[in-house]
Amino acid sequence: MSARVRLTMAQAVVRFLSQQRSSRDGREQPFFGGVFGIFGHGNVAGIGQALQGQGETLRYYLARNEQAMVHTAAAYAKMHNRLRTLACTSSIGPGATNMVTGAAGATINRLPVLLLPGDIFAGRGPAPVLQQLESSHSQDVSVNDCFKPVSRYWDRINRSEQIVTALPEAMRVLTSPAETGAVTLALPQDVQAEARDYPAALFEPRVWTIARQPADRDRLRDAASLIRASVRPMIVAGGGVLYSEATDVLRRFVDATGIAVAETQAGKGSLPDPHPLSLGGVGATGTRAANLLARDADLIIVIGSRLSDFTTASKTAFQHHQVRFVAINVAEMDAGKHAALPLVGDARVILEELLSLVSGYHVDAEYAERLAASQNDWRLEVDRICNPQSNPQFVSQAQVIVVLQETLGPSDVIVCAAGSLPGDLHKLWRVRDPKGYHLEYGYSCMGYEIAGGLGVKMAAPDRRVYVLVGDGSYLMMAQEIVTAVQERIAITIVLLDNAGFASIGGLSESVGSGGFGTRYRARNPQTGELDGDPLPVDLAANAGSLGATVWRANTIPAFRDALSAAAGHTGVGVIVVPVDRESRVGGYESWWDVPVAEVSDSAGVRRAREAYEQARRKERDFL
Ligand SMILES: Cc1ncc(C[n+]2csc(CCOP(=O)(O)OP(=O)(O)O)c2C)c(N)n1
Ligand SMILES: [Mg+2]
Repeated sequence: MSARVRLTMAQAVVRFLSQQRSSRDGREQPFFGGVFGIFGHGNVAGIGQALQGQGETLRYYLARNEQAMVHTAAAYAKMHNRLRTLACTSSIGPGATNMVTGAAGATINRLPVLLLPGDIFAGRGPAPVLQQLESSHSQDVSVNDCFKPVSRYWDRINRSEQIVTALPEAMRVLTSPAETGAVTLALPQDVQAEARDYPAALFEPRVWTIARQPADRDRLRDAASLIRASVRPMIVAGGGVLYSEATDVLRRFVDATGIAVAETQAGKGSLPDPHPLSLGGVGATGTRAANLLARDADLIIVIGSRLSDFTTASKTAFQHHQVRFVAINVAEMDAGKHAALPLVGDARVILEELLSLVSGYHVDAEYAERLAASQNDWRLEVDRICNPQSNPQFVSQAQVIVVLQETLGPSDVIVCAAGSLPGDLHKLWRVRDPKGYHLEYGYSCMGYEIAGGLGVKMAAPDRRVYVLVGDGSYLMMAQEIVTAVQERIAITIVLLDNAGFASIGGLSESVGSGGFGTRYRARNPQTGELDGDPLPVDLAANAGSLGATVWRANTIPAFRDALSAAAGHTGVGVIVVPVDRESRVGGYESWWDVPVAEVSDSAGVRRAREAYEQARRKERDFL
């Protein structure tokens, strides 16, 4: 009989995880950088017991909120180009369901995270247990069923031997560039503690090779013909360029062909700045230079993008009557969007192949001239937006961004997720390093920022990490500052306080609703609305109370001083900058489909509806 090891199921899971490695291009690393967790009765005696004393092989990190720890894991995975991640353990019930939002975020962003929620007793004996959701139709239901639609692999380990087949499946999905996302293994609390004789081979070191899949030859040839026939081509670079580490070949491809590159939020940094063919962000939050070229382009080469509505300006971005798409993507579903000619496989390998197939092709002189002119126009516009004289009374968000751009080093990382910052950064930030711009904009989940910053810094301890966060997001999830303090993880948080939601406030105004419900104001006894006094909230004091070192910066010079003080600080630093809610960066030749009420007593809403119907006519089907 083959060798066996007697372990509890939880001990076996932990031992297995500690032995998993990933490898790409001959570089190998442990797949799991540790386990984040919050213990409760659903995991303390199982996974909790198994993690104790494992600091050398699989370190345990105590988080403050289960949603946050999934964001941390996703950010860690993103920073590692999906070659590594963290596992997350929770109790049953609320600890588990707190992870659902994080799971959705990871899956939508195609980032591997392993979730190990505790589950109700498989043996059912003491049911209903504390925090159990009961059903009168089935006893085979628990809150962990909520993970099914947000996980790429989901399993419930009702018998301890099931992990022998479930764990390799979990790893297959986590390390699959096309399938990756949240993987959930729900672990009933009684089964976690149950012992059995596991095959020793389960715990041998395993290396998961991340394949670089080439594309189909016929389709490559057709793609090359489309490129050769195009007059106004453009590249839309998404996160896949970065995950595949295809930035070098992308640069060689555009240098050879003269085709300009616009970037999605996830793809920003694909063609690092400065480069004459870089157009910056594209779509709803894109630059005028990128959006004008997109409007008239006859061929869009999409690389590693899901083509979300922000990228396509809700399918209004591409207006050439015969526009065609070539899509390079490791996921078949994404490669087929917009009726693209699908090149399914790894971005780096496919770009190498395409490069030789289009050799000799170059865009014409008119294209190059037009490009230079639109880039010049955009530079002037950026100067205008960022000019500190434009509104001297208040600090604007754009000014803060400009100062950060001037101050930060090329390898420093900015982290952001929701609010008005992502749009402004997408337009204004010049990324000098492929991993310097970390935006979670697939789920745009308020609360990701600080938790994500933690994951980024854990993945790249040698880089300085700057978390940019609005007051709304901060109030939703600031508590991971405590986790960063606990782990001595140095991050700088730049907290932009505009007393509410500038982003959704602006959107509300644009749909005729005047910013209703988006200001942090006290209930006004006269009007009965939230338009009373400013709230006596002191976010700086709040951050300080969590263990951060805090700077208050009410002016741009004070912000500069705070940044230089923070750069020399070795703990968690928070710089609080009050910013003007009303000085927004506008949109450029773009649109975002947010339906406006079709009937209303308000003239403003009716006007907004008319404009909406007009704009929607530009939406296209690509069949
Ligand atoms: C968890 C979550 N809830 C709600 C939203 C919708 N939403 C998007 S931006 C935003 C306001 C963000 O406020 P803040 O962080 O202060 O940024 P600002 O808009 O002021 O720049 C809201 C509520 C979201 N993206 N995520
Ligand atoms: Mg705000």
